Amino acid sequence: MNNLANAALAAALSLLPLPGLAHIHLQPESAQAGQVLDLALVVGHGCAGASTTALRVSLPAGVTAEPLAQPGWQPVTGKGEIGWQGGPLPEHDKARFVLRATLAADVQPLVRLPVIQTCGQTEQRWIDPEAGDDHPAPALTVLPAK
Ligand SMILES: [Cu+2]
Repeated sequence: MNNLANAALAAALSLLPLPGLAHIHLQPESAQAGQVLDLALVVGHGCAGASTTALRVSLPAGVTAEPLAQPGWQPVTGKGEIGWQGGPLPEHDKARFVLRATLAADVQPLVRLPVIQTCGQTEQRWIDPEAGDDHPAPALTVLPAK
């Protein structure tokens, strides 16, 4: 593509509402109750000008999880919380942090995994309850077990 076409495409894309894409979200975004699955926490950017140095994920009722190995990062496990520390992940870089999650058979149909993103001395709290909020907690839709 030539530069003009690139510029036009970039301009068109910037007009699209893409809530959540640049934040922290989960892949996949849905799962089944009772399932064991690998969930990627997709980190779209650092905290306002600073590189990411740690991530902490709160585990709600009905969800247990362990952090999988991530090169350059130390997995951290605690009571009701998992995460990674290390990096740093440069502010504008995107990365996936994978956790192996086990969903209880009676887990809620919408599970939120609040994340605290630490960037050196600052932090960004991804804990808002609604998808349209400024800093929504990553969410997982849970379908009934087959
Ligand atoms: Cu964002």
